[in-house]
Amino acid sequence: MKVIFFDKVKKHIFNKFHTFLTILNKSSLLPKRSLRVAVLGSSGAVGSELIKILEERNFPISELILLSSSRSAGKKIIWNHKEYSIKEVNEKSFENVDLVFASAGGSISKKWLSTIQDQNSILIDNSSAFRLDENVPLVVPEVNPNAVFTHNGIISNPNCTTILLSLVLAPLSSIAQIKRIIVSTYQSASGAGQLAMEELKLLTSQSLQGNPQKPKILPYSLAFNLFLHNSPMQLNNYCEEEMKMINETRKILNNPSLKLTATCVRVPILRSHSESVNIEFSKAIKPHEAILKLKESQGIDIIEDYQANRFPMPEDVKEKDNIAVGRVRTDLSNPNALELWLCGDQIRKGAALNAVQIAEILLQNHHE
Ligand code: 2RA
Repeated sequence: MKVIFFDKVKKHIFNKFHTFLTILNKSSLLPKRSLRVAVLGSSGAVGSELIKILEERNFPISELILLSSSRSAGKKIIWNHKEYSIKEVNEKSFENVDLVFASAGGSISKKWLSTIQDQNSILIDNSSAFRLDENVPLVVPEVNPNAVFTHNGIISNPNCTTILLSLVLAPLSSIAQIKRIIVSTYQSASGAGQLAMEELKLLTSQSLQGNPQKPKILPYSLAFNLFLHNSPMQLNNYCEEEMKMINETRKILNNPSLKLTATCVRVPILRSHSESVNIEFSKAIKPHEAILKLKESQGIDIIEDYQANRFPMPEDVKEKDNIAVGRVRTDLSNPNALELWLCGDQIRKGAALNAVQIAEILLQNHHE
């Protein structure tokens, strides 16, 4: 027992020291000038949102390089009042690029990784390809910002449902130790990409006309329907999305033995995910204490009106930076547990915004 405790303390001191040394190492930061930024997967739902956010937040860009597969190459995008043409990614696409945002899937990120690294560019990757690699930080800026400085060229953006969940777990874990989490998700079509959103609209309108066609993008029709998450089933009977929530949350909260179980469901919503979360603590926490903590945490709005039965809805958070939390109440079956409900725009905070916020941490020497 004692040995485990001292091992943990040693590991903690080592991690802190490593972070401190890396912060001192300026090469982990972006150069102090306007940057050449490439967006790989720029025509997708996350890529297009990311480009929008870079403009909104006035990210210091001298040249924006929009990249995609041959399928979307040639598409035009207006960015900062200028027309840009999406180019097909090739060996030369990353020449002298400082920063790459990738959201074109794991195999594409892996394919171009060495070309990106040959240019000493920093890759902020939205795929799951490197998320659990112990040499790659997995970052939610409101939760573990310093992890960014430990990067060796790649920083992973967590899965959308994990980002939304960790935003509430981190502040609540500072009130009392978390013993166990049970989460059920209600994930919108946009989590499966732009084409899944188009398919939901089409199949809904076909269903209303009494002529529903077979889905081509998602495995089943989402029109007036829902189904268990469409990611590959694992040998333990959890789907990949559920295992992402479990493993990524453990990594972000730096708690490898955190007890968490998840059931992920796809629902007929175009944009924004919701989650029903049950958190068991080592002692009872009053709902108002939890709400106070969440209110003062970054990235969270509280929507809670019991008289009006008004709590967060996907529409409340659509295209918003903050997630919304409400219905924080004591679990009647366990006095040490809280139940809560959250909604978050998973294209924005669950993906694109989180990636840009990570890049902004790397920019901090711009503001020195
Ligand atoms: C989803 N995992 O299926 C995606 C979003 N990143 O919703």
